[in-house]
Amino acid sequence: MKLTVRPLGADVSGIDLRRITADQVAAVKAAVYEHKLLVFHGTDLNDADYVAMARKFGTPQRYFQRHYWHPEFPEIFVSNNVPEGGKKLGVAGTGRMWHSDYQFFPEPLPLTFVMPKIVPPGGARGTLFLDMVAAARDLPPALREALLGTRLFQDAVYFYKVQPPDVDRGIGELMEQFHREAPGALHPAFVTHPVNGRTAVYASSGFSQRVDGMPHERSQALLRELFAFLEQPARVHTATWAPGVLLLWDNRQVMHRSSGDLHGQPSRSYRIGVYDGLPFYPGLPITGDDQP
Ligand code: 7UC
Ligand code: FE
Repeated sequence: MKLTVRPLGADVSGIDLRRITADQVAAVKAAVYEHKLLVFHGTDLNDADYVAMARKFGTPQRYFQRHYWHPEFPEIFVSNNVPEGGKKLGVAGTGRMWHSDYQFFPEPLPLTFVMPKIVPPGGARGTLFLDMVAAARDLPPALREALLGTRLFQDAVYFYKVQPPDVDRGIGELMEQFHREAPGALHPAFVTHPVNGRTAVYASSGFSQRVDGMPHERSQALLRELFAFLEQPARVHTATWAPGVLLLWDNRQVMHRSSGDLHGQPSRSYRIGVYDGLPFYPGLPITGDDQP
């Protein structure tokens, strides 16, 4: 395996993912914990190969909402705006907000693979990343002090994608239904990495709704200031999609967002989330390994 290090992340070459060995899996995991984001090139995995490969890294997740599922492989979360055989497949326009996957669940998702399947022409489609370890290091002291020891409430209800059966139902009822399955979760504003001990800011403008126990106005002002710091254009790194690219990132150390499908251009990607058998941060129970 060869790594070419970028300002955030590393390009990987010299691995045949279809025949990846246990030693190579260990090396790739060590590399993703070290570099936060890995970009593989020239991959050629069919859907069954992809799921089998992901299984070697841990327990693949089944997303809590079935309308994201690939019809044959529930472990594949389908982000897609192109009909398949005349039918809707997956969900369009996912992940356009800054977030970390499953940040709004008691046990967030440690590792995410994303494989672009249909890449809009023009090279402008990609996944954007923020280095949250660098953010913790660079955070202005006043912001750090205000956030130290706090927990943030994480919720994704505002990103619920309305589905055909939801027609004629009230927004309040849809929100209640979403919250029955995903009520949101409290997590520390700073998380410690279980492998390398690094500290990362664990906050995103997509999901982090408020600072627990803080008066509303102060909480909103503090989060606004935090997001303005985190999302400065100079802190944003882009992983550009291309055929054969496969991304793997560590949700404990980066936030990400989709660049969005440009002007409705065709776009499709297959995600597989993986529980890696380690607590998301020390002290948090591991339950993801019990996935069906
Ligand atoms: O449709 C989406 O943008 C999905 C988002 C609300 N959640 C992805 C995740 O795993 O956190
Ligand atoms: Fe995501």
